[in-house]
Amino acid sequence: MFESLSTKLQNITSKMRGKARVTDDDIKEMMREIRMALLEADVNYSVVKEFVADMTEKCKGADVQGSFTPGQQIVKIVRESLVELLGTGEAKLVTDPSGFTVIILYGLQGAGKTTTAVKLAKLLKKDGKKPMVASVDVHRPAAARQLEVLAKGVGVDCYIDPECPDAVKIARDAVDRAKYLLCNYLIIDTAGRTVVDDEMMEELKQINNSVKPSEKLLVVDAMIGQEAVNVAQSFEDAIGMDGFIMTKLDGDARGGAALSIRKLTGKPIKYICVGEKVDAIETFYPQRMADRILGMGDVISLIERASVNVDEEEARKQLGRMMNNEYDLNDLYSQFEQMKKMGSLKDLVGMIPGAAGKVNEDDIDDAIIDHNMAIISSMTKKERKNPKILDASRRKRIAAGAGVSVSDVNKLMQQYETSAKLMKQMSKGGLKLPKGMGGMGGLKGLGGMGGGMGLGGLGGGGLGFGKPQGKKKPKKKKGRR
Ligand SMILES: Nc1nc2c(ncn2[C@@H]2O[C@H](COP(=O)(O)OP(=O)(O)OP(=O)(O)O)[C@@H](O)[C@H]2O)c(=O)[nH]1
Ligand SMILES: [Mg+2]
Repeated sequence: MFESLSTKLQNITSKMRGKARVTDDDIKEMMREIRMALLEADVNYSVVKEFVADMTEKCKGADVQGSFTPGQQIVKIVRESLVELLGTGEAKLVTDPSGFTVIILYGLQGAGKTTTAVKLAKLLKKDGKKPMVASVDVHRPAAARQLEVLAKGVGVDCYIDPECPDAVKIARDAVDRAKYLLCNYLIIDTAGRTVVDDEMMEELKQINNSVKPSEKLLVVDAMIGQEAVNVAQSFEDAIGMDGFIMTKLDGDARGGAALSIRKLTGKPIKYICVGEKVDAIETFYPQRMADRILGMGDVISLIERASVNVDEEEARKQLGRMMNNEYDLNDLYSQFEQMKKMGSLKDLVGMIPGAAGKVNEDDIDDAIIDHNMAIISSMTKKERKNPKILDASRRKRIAAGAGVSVSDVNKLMQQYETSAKLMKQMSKGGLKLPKGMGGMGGLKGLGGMGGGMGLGGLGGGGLGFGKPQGKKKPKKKKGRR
């Protein structure tokens, strides 16, 4: 889904993330690339134009000067704009206060109405509701049977009347039947047409008048690309709708329609369907979709958490020291302090795209930070400033002082050296991430974070979060810093 657009936008944004300074030309260049990527993804031209203009304005107004990661700030704006484009918040399915909700699905032939009706019913059933599906397709008798078979497969009640030629009557009877069976949702599957025509609209209008659905949802096939926007507009003009369901987003559809439709009609996307199977339906979350498109995992939450909990002044000071190659164990110590403020390591690692699946949760031990801090506390001032002098006998003494094994001290030193090396590379402007961390593309641009949060140590052996080997409890840190 959105693969090609996603790859392009990720390339564009990761270039941006790495920038320590962002000029007007950088923004212009990025916007040009974003515009191309969106157009290629089949996003409607006028939507692209407005989107890019709006984003450019926001980037110019952004306080990139004062931010310690300007590139990241810009990427955040791109992401927020994308969320705005896709719609803010989750568009919940409306529930009628009476306790009985009628949902009607319409759309062109083959859009996926019948399949979606059953997917939706299954979703509601899973949620503890009692749904019923009904077919009012009087034009193609096989259509009603198709719904019946699918509904049976998921154990949902189904109402059909293949003999009856009156769609409005079937809809009314379905309501009665559903109420009789004490169902709380009725999903009406309607007949499709190859093109939007007046006769179909008239029939739908009459059904709507008769059963007064709480949710009128248009089912749109993402594969039809740009045309989806016109189809949506025709339905909106003729009978109105409360939202959309986009289907077939699993195919090689470029997905541009999904990005355009909300903006042009102002109606929310409520669900997306990503396959033929009955559970291939997802509630549509604009934020998640934007993150998927930008391949960001939960980096934004990570950044937000960092900006709330990390002392920016301290991070800035450290960044300066890193850039001057002055990074020592005192800096590492304060990074551990900052990390502790941000919460559990498990949570943090889970938010780093690419890291989540690669790190075994059992290997992450929050106590490691305390151990590491104890180790550094056991060092002399001179040792912390100049880690090079830490020979075997000093390490032995430190291990004993911190109540850990010498190998724990060695591990910490390895982590420090890896971080120091990363800082050095960063100060030269080019940072190649360790294999498998490619998804972190942002580390470079995360500058202050990479250091400020001690993520620099991520490159270290086994991510440096492994459990310490020392058996004894670490002593409380002494105020030697
Ligand atoms: N790959 C994929 N196929 C889908 C999806 N949704 C529906 N389909 C397939 O699209 C075809 C048409 O789906 P239907 O549910 O019959 O479409 P419809 O809108 O009811 O069609 P008519 O009743 O003829 O108007 C079927 O082969 C479905 O399996 C989806 O999200 N992904
Ligand atoms: Mg159908």
